[in-house]
Amino acid sequence: MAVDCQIELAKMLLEMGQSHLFEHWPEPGVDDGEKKSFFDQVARLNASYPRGLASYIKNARKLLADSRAGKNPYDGFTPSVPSGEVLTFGDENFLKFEEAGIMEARNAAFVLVAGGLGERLGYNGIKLALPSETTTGTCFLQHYIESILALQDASCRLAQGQCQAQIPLVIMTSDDTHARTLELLESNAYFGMKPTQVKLLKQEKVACLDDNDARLAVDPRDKYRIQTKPHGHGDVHSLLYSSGLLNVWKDAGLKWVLFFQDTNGLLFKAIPASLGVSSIKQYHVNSLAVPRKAKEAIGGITRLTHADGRTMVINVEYNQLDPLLRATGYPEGDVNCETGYSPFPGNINQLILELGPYIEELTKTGGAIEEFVNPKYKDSSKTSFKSSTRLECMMQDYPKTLPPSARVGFTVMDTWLAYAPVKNNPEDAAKVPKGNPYHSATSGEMAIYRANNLILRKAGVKIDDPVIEVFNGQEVEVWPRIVWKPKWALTFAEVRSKVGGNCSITQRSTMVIKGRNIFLEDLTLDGTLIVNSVEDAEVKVGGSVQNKGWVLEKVDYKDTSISEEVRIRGFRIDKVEQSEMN
Ligand code: UGB
Repeated sequence: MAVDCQIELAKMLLEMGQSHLFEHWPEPGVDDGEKKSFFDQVARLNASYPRGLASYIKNARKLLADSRAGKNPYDGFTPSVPSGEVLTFGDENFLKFEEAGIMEARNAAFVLVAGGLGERLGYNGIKLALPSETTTGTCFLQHYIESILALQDASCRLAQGQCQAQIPLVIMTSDDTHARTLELLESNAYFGMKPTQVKLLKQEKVACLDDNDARLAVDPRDKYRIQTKPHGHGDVHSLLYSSGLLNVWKDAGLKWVLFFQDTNGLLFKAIPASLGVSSIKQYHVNSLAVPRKAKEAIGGITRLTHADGRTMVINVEYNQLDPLLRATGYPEGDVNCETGYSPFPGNINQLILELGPYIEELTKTGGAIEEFVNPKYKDSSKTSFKSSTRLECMMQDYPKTLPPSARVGFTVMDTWLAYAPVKNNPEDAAKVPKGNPYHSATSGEMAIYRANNLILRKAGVKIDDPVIEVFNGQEVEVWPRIVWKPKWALTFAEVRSKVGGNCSITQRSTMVIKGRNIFLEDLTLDGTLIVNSVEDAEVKVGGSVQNKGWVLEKVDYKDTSISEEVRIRGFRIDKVEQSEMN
């Protein structure tokens, strides 16, 4: 870096009250290399934050002062129930939205936020590499890519041969995940996607703050480094904006951007219908949501109206929603209504944005998202912190800056269909109060089987009831282990068109469907059946299949002789006997 750039940065730091950073620097000529790398880091921090590091320090001072004063960010706002679309899986309305969503998919781009390490899960790898289920061992990234490719094909088929669409996929990584994400893609030939379809954007961490004056924290291990921590998934907006990709997509005629998280094995079952909702209802912002029990620990989608007339539809974190309701004329706070659920649907943090209005908004904001700070104070005087803090931001806070004319809605789907993230380690999951979701590798895998079974049941297949089992201290429903490749079916209409006659499946069964044109007709399955087909070959599967099958064997998460991927779910699959059809 040129010396005058270093001088500019040093001046900025001094003006912003950061002289302590240089306090212990020896005279010129000593540690010059380290000093240079200090400025390299400052330059990176400056360039990666919308409007630079000085702006970060200013924002931090304001937010820290508000936090110290105990200011509620929702002061002056009154909550009310927003309007959105509540879908019932498999009914006419649902089918209509699914069809519209498949039509639109060729105009979509997908953005996967995967910069988080998942400390709560305590898994040593990146979460995208974790198997979503262990019947086939398909990892989350493979499942996501295959789902996008299947959407692309299904959408193009509807366009009747006119379509060359290659749906783009952006993956936001961080220093914690970047190299391993790239390696996962490269060592698996991008799971069938063209490498040019996939772009990785790496988020930078932000500077840590030592006190209420927003003095930047020096790294305890290196006096020439500023300590940094992740800024949160909200970075995705400024990264997309600065990458220039949004305009490339617009020029290519794309219309939608879909944001999603790293470990939800069900998400793509909900994508076609929710994209259809965005398209038919012309939503600029569509948040996917699930029914939420009052006070359940997920954010609620809420309309907020300010005394000064401002209004927004936004996720309000559960610990803020209940007090906000109590303070604004709802003495009982967040309570279930006649449906048995809170009227405020639960945010699952999957967003569908219309590209045009999104670009317009980011052109104004540069992609900056309203931030928050969460210092852990030493005592009630709130004058010092237990450890350094930093500003954070969340991608779902994007609508906070939108004008009231923006069409912001949501789509509620059944939880069993749309949401089963893998976030918690076995020990913590086992402590989750009964009836609440575990969000563990165990529950995430079982939820995939459950959803597939419920979909097949709705399509007319007779399936035994699940049995209840306990793995790693978590009580779960065990359904037949049925999985299919996304290209077999993405929508309910597709599933229905591929199932006929009288099919039945016993609880101890496993079925894997790997090809596109596989039709189940009068199949009786009691055991394990794997069906393969080469591209576009038609395979009819019927008759009685019976064998010893694949058996779930319990394992303990503490048993380190077993791989981490397996033991965190509390079972492994013993592949005793199977039938294969090709
Ligand atoms: N992520 C990043 O890409 N970068 C970061 O700096 C941090 C995370 P978590 P969180 O699904 O129930 C969210 O940690 O943030 C990625 C919503 O905010 O799994 O605690 C990371 O890789 C919350 O409202 O979740 O909570 C992952 O893909 C609720 O909806 C994603 O961001 C909650 O998810 C989420 O990170 C939920």
